[in-house]
Amino acid sequence: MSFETISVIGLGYIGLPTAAVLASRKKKVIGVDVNKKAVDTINRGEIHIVEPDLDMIVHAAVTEGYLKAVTVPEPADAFLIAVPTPFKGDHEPDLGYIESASKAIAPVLKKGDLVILESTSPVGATEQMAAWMAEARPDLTFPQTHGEESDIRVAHCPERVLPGHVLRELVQNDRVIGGMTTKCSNKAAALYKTFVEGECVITNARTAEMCKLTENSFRDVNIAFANELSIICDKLDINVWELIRLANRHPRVNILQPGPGVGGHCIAVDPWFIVSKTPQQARLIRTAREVNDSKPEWVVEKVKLGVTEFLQINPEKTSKDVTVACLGLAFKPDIDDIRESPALAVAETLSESLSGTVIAVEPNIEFLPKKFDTIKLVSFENALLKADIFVILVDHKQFKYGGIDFSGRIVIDTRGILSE
Ligand code: SAJ
Repeated sequence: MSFETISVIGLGYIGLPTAAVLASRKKKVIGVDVNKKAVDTINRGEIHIVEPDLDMIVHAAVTEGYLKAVTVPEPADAFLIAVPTPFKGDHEPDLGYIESASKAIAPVLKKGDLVILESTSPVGATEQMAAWMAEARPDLTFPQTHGEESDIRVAHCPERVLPGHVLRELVQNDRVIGGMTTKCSNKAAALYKTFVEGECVITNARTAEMCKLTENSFRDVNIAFANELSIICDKLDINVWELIRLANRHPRVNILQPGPGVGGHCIAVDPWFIVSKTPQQARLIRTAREVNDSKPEWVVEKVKLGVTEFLQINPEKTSKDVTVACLGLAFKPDIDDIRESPALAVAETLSESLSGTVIAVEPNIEFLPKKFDTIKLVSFENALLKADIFVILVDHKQFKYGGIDFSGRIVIDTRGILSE
């Protein structure tokens, strides 16, 4: 099974690194994205997202001629769909991007092609994608009607890489391969084996879909436990980070870290795909989401208490004189991604509800989207000079706290950085 040309649909945080890694294995890769600006950037050998080392490998892939980006799909032997799967207002999954992507590639499909859905998806999405393609191409046969005899092979192979470590994890992690039939799985496994050093483990499409959702829900539930502990410890006047360090000395206890909440487009989203399919059964998974989603509000309340405390110590000042600095806005350290970011939610709510000034430090971002224009971005040094209250939200490597004297100012440390 050889793949001469591989197309990756969606050139974002997953699609672009996957396209670049395939190209680095000397495969001809056609990246497709509806965003013309991103396509132009990539064709110049540059990147439009922050991910360590990605710039180098995209640059090499484009200059050596193995990777090109286009806005309209072209024929290929395999298509990897890596488009977003957000949820709608009511936490129902929105498969709109998968629908558009599968309808966009349908005209260029030919007998023998492989289509892989990589986007994290609710159970049943791969079958739905195959149905959309079958509707668009009645001249071709698909696994849902023709099983092992189908013209087109379809599989779900969820991405599982950690932002910030994408290039390493893409190659080293085991890969779950969920074909709609065994031949679909085998063909998909052959493709991944061209660059995956981990094991390619074969299952069916529904189990692969649920596996990805399970991994992220497991993490969400465990972070919710840590976040709930932090709120309990605050009430009981116990340092939660010391507590967790001690409890984790038990050989079978491994508690994660509390923070300002859970962000990103994965862990804050995917558990809802389970809840929306099985609302009666997924009680713990739903509660974990609610616990994590409510953490930013709790942090905001702590900051407001901090403002009151600051004004008590400095009676000559009024609330209008108080400057609050939010340290970090991304959803986790050392990335530029602000999607579903609890840190940004805290900064936004503070800027709306406090009468003083809210400034923020986010070294990975130059400008914030317009709707956040009440939050002024400043340098770390500038924030240290100006602010009365510091809210430590993200542990970016650029933030060096050693030797800083916070006396006379208030620090709300949501990450336990100063407690170490
Ligand atoms: N967080 C905490 N405490 C912790 C760990 C994380 O508050 O102890 C917060 C982070 O600050 C962040 C959020 O959780 O706001 C999520 O961060 P993360 O590093 O746990 O995960 P993601 O969203 O960057 O990537 C996850 C990974 N899934 C798992 O580890 C099970 C990754 O492997 C997936 O590929 C990715 O989701 C995805 O794309 O689904």
